[in-house]
Amino acid sequence: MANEPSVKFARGDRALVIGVGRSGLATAAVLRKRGVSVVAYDDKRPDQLTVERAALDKIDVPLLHDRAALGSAAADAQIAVLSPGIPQNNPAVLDVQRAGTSVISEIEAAYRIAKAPIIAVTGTKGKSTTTALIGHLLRASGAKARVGGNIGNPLIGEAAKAKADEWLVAEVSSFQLEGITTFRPRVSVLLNIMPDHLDRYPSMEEYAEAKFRIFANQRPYEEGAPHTDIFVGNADDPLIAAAWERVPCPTACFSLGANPKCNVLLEDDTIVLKSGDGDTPLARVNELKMRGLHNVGNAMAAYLAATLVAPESDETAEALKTFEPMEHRLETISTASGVTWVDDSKATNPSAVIRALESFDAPIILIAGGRSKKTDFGGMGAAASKRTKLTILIGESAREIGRTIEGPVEYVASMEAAVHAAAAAAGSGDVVLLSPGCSSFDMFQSAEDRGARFAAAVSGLAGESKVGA
Ligand code: UMA
Repeated sequence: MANEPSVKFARGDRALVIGVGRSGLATAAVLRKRGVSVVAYDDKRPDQLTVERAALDKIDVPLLHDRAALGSAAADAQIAVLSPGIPQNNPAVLDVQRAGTSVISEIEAAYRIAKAPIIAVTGTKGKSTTTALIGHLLRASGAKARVGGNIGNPLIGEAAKAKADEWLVAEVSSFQLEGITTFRPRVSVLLNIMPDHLDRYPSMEEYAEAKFRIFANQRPYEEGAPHTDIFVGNADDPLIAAAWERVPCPTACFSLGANPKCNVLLEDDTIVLKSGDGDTPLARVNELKMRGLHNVGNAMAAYLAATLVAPESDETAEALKTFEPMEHRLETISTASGVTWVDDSKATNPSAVIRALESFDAPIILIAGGRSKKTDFGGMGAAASKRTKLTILIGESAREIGRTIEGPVEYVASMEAAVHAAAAAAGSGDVVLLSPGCSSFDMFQSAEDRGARFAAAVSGLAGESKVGA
C-alpha cells in the first residue's frame, strides 16, 4: 500500500473500477486505452446494466456483481477507482479495502494521468457555473482550456485528451475529493460551504473537511520553482474564513462585502479588481447575463482563477459579460403572457433556494420539494414565507417543507400538476420558479430530467393557451 501513489495506470497495471455510471465507464475506457487490465463491479443486478455491460464487453472489461468474485478481483488488482456516488462505507468498498487494495476516486486517477495542469473548483453551490466560466475566460484570453468533472463529462476523459499546454478546469465534488491521495491542482477554488449531502456525511464538519481536501496537497511558494500553487477562496464564507490558516499555499480572495484584504470586491454595483497598480473596474452587476448576487461571487472567483494563470486583458473582463447562464440554473425558459418561468432545478439544497428567491424583485410562485438530503428546511421555509405568493410542493419531502412555510401552500403529485397550479395562480409580472431544494431521485432520473419535465410542462401550457402563445 505504501507504493500505491506509484500506480500511474501504465500498460500492464491492474485496476478495479467500482460503479459503472458515467464516471466508471469513462475510467474503464481510458485505462483500457492505456493498456491497463480492468475489472468492473457494480451493486446493481445484471439485468439493470445491459447497456453498461455491452459498452464494457467492447473494451474487454468483465463486469462483476457478486461480492465473492469482487473479493478475488480486488486481491488481484493494484488499485481500485471508485465512482463518486458510492460512499466509502459501501460494503463492496469495504471488501476491497479488506483485500488490501487502495481505493481512490476518479479525479485522483485523472490527476495521475494528466499532462495538463488543473484548476479545480469546489463549493456547495455555483461550482458548475464557475468552472464553465473559467473555461470561457481562459479561451477569451487566448489560452486553451478543457472543462470536465462533476459538471457532467468525467474528468478522466478530458485528462486523457488534454495536452501539456492546455488547462484542465475541473469541477470537483466533496464525494470526489474524499478519495484523493496526491491530487494537487495548480489553482484551487472554494466558493462556499452550506448544508448539503447530510444524508452522506454525519455532520457539517465532515462535509466541510471533504471540501478542504481541495487544497490539502498544494504546496507553499518556493523560490525558483517553475510555478506556484494558489488557493482562491470566498472571504465572506465563515467556514472557509475559519480554515484559511490551514491553506498551505499562497491565497487570493474575493468578497461581495468590503473586505479590504481581497483581490476582487463589489463596490456599489461594480466588480473591482484591486492590485498594486490601483483599482480596475471589471463589470457592472447588471452587465452579467447571470442573475443573482451569488453569481457575482462566482464571476469574481472565475476571474481571479483565470487571470492567475493566463494573461489578463480587456477581452477577459469583456468575456464576463458574454457568458450565458447554464441550463437548470436560474434559467429563464419562457416569458409568455408576462409570466417569467425559471428553471432552477439544480438548486438541490435549501441554501440554493434562498439565493434563488433573493434573485427576484417580482412576486414569486415557488415549485419545490423532492428527496431530502437530511438538511434543515427552516431557513428555506422562512424565505419562502417572506417572498412567495404561493408555494407548490411535490415529492417525498413536500409535507416536511410545507410545515416550515407560513402562507399559501399547495401539494401536488407531479411536475405537470405543479405547472398547472402555478399557471392558474400566476398573473402578469409574476415569476414561477422551480427551485426544489432537494434531490430529484424520488420522482425523476436526475436534476436535468426534472428541469426538462418542467420545461415540457410549461411549453405544453402554450398549447392549452394558459401562458399564451
Ligand atoms: N452504485 C453502486 N452502489 C452504490 C451507489 C451507486 O454500485 O451504493 C453504482 C450505480 O449502480 C451506478 C453507478 O454506481 O451504476 C453510478 O455512479 P455515480 O452515482 O457515481 O454516478 P455517475 O453516473 O458516475 O456520475 C458521477 C457523478 N455522480 C455523483 O456524484 C452522484 C456526477 O455528478 C458527475 O457529473 C459524473 O460522475 C461525471 O463526473 C452528479 C451529482 O449529482 C451531477 N453530483 C453531486 C452534486 O453535484 O451534488 C455530487
